Amino acid sequence: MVKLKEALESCQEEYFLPGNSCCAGCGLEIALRWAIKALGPKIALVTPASCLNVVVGLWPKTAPNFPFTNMAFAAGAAGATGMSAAFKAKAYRFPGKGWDEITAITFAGDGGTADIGIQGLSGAAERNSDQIYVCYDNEAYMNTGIQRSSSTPHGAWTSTTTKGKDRFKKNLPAIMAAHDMPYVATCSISEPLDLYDKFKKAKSIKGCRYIHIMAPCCTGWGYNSEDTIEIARLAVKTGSWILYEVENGIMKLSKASRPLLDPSKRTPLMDYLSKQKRFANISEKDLIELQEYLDHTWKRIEADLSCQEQYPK
Ligand SMILES: Cc1ncc(C[n+]2csc(CCOP(=O)(O)OP(=O)(O)O)c2C)c(N)n1
Ligand SMILES: [Mg+2]
Repeated sequence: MVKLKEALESCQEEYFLPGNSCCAGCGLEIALRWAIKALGPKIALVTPASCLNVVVGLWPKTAPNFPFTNMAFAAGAAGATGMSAAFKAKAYRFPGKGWDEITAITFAGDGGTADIGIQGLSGAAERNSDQIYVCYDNEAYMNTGIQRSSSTPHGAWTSTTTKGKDRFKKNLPAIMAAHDMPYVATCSISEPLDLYDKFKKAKSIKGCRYIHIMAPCCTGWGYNSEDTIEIARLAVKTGSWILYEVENGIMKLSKASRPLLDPSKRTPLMDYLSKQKRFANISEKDLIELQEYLDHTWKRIEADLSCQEQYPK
């Protein structure tokens, strides 16, 4: 993994500027800032309707100092597919002008990815469209008033699940990995160097790449804005958010999550939940179900890893 000093030295440049209209302690802002530090300025960003869409789009507080396009809610992956094709056509027509160095990247919320954008995303993945698709996951439709998404966890309060969500979080990275795409990774803003490395790697690969970042939202989850990183860290330490990569079908747990294959190494789930108002009224039944779901998810990962060993590609 890259060292902090090295990462900071190689990315002094800021591409996502301060003074924007993010809430204080916004997880999305940290995710995008580090991702673009790794990718560098030769990118074209596509942002479907979301908090990010508002942050990048409101003059005079436009935050990015690189090209970006606001896109319809469902059309993130389709927009980046078109952009990537246009860059290739330009590179063919005007060789040596650097058009082939530009990466098309979508940065979309969990609603824009797991719900309304999944059709275009699945199509792009199946065609192996040359782009990086990023989902920043704040586990609800935050921009429009904290409505539940398919990425909201079981038992969580949202303005449309006032008694706690009955369904479980959709496992979108697993769905994307099932497309057999060149690169799938999960990240957390509490592990910036891991995130940095994964974006660097994604940049070096051609084809459709998918990165899913856990990006807590103090407004929607109900915690103090200065605790964003701690909350993200607890998501990882409790095993609620698992960090891994799937490269050409081969899964590898990342450093922070690897020890958690041993259940005794996981921080108790309550340490994470009790810090967030969205779980303040979680029922005992939901709590038990959430814990069982988490244990089951880890058992499945363990089984997948051992299957990989038994039947190498
Ligand atoms: C077709 C369509 N339906 C609904 C909306 C309204 N809308 C804008 S942003 C948004 C929520 C986006 O949620 P998510 O993708 O999770 O991003 P977040 O706001 O959480 O950052 C919704 C419902 C829209 N712009 N277009
Ligand atoms: Mg969201």
